[in-house]
Amino acid sequence: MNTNTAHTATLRVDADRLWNSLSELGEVGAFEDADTGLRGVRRLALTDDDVAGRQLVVGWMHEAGLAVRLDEAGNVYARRAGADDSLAPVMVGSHIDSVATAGRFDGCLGVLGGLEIVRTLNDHGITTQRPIEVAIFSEEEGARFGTDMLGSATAAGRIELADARARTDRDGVTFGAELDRYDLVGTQRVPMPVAPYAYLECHIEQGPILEANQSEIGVVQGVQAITWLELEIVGRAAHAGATPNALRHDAELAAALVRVRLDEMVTSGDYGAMLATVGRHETHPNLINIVPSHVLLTVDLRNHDDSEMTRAETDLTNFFHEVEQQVGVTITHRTTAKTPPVRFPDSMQDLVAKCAANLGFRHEVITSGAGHDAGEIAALCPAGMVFVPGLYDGISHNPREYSTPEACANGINVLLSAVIELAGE
Ligand code: HGY
Ligand code: MN
Ligand code: MN
Repeated sequence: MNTNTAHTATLRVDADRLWNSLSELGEVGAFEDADTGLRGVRRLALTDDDVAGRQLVVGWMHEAGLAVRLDEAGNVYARRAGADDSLAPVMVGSHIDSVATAGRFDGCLGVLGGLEIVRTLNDHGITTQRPIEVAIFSEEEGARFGTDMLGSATAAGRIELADARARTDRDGVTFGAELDRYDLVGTQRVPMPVAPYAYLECHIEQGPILEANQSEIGVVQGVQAITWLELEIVGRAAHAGATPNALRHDAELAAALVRVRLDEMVTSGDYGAMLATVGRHETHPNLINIVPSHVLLTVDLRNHDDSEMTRAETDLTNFFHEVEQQVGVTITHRTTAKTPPVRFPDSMQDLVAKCAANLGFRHEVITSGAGHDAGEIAALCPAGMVFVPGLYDGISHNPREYSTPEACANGINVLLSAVIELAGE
């Protein structure tokens, strides 16, 4: 092993090479976004574009001398041997699947940053004591198969493989069928048979805090709770002109009451730092002169505090019953995702903070508003995250998503330092 501290302390990643990889991957599944006039990214999980992105990155992994394998959920693990290859690896990674209107940084920075660390160690002929693995987790976004962190949750054992394979998209296509169709079912079992020694993920913040505070690095203390609900509201279609109001069972009125109640729950502050989003909404028959009979809508709830989240869920369910009585509709709902808050160990937070300080970066402790694979892998080993700021209030899940070449390199240099230290333990 030749990871001597003096030599590696001055090691830095190749910022241009990292940026070029981000830019090249960002062209896979790129589209001209009418809303912003920018080139966005659309690489929904297990689509031709997602698979093309995987093939591009796995090709780079092979070029970097990594041994690449898949698990039964299509998660990719690319391994760089250590001096003592019997030791559990230090794992870095994230995802490269995207939402339908994405930028080119969400997830990709963590995967390509991990690859850049390998490329940098290769350039300098450095062998670490422990093996290093770069992971690409499947369907982190949940944008196609309806539950987020699907791949990493399966690798961590929170979701059974059979349940993961059975998840369907809006056309009734299952996650398992798509894994089979693209030949992405690997030989490694899930849950992960050998836990990593530690896991680190670099990710854009996807919010305004670091930019507003002019922090260069976010030391992530944890991830907030997430609950996703899918509501089906059924009323009765009727003539918009001839039906007296008292005889209506207007599914759209019920949906509006739910949305307003969610806003009241958030703005009242009665449920802590709660956030609520109705991101998907479909109405039927969707015609100007017919009272809507059916509405499908999704509810995304976030909260730093699990007890507040549970209370909000209970009160919301009770409110659904009130609306049923008031409007004369039926509301059925199902929970499609539910993850508790995750707190990363102090040891990992301290390591990230120390590496940021050693590199001279202004850094602050932050809780992630978004869900991440690190929140799942934290069930298997000590996990931590490095955030980099985004511009334009850190907007994300939008083609405006942008972080600078320097900010990205800063984050991956912090990751590099932390990985080298962990891989020498
Ligand atoms: O929804 C999330 O927080 C993540 O982007 N999947
Ligand atoms: Mn992400
Ligand atoms: Mn995302």
